Amino acid sequence: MRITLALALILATSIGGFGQMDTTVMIISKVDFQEQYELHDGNLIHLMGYTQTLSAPINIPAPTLIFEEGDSVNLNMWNLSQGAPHTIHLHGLDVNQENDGVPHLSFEVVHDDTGSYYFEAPHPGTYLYHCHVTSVLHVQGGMYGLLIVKPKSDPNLTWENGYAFDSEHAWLMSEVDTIWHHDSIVNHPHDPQAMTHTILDYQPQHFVVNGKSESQLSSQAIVASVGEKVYMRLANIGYYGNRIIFPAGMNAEVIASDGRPIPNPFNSDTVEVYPGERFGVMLETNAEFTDVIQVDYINLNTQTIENTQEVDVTISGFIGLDELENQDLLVYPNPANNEVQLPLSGEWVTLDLSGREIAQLNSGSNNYDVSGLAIGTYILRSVERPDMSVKIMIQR
Ligand SMILES: [Cu+2]
Repeated sequence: MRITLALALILATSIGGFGQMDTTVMIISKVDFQEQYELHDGNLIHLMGYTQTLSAPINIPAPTLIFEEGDSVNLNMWNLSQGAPHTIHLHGLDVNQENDGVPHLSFEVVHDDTGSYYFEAPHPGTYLYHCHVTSVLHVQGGMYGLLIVKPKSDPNLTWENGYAFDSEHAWLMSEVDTIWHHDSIVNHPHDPQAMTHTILDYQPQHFVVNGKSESQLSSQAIVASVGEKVYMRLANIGYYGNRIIFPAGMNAEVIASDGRPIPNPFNSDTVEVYPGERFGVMLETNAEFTDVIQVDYINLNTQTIENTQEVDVTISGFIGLDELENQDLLVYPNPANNEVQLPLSGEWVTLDLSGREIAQLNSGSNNYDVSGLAIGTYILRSVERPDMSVKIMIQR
């Protein structure tokens, strides 16, 4: 399949008919000839992966692709890997066979060639994309990423008329066996047409969340405020099972599975995600704490936990009382009666002292009408600057 290079280089977005977007995304498949991807212990490995620009380094996972429901998407791939052919398999998406990236049913793209996948972004949800050529090797090489479909109306909704959230995190779990990265994947080019491939036993030394492990996981830490709704998209593209254990105080509720709403959402601090699966979990915390989210990696042959990673969670209340003392000048008057001046214009969320959301205040200036608030003490948190909270008293 040969398409002119010019087509592959189109990286443009234009408005189609009926409010739907025609979106064109460019994916380049590449391979590292120099070891460049750094693991937590400082070791560097080769990757075979997808990037969106020529100059971008290959990363695991590959860039997350985000579309809106109903978008007409052209996913163009340019193979610059100098070796094996590649595809893009859209895992979990309802696409037709021709665009599914399974080599024998669809098409594969050889070195220096281009190919184009077309689909209409289906149900809002969390999906995966990965290469389907000699998948065991190419996926381990790094040819995988998340694909997220958002509802048209609001990016902070799980789906149309679904759950609203204040922030979201997507975690793609996998493993790295450095031996494969030094031997099988890059140094010994394999014949993708062969029916069998001799590869070493898979014995990963690195168990990763978004390509990070151990101390590197500080980059994935979750920081939220009391009362904030945090949506977690969990996905597994490794060969181990994952058991994710949330602190009890996060009130984890499983609401989506494999790109669909769960008919009967349920509360569970523990969520198991097997290879290829995705889950949507809503978290809401009503107290301040610091803790960790635990990620177990289960060897599916032995059913034993082979590794555990921990990701920090910090749920901050509003700012400490000491700091609040110094904020008298930011809120005037305080105590307030019917009107108050705040340090920022825009939207403020009004919370009671246990972190429950009472109301939203909105103003184009710094003056806010608080006549609707009952007598009492409240915390106001700026929507634009969630780190900025002030305490106000209402007296009449
Ligand atoms: Cu591939």
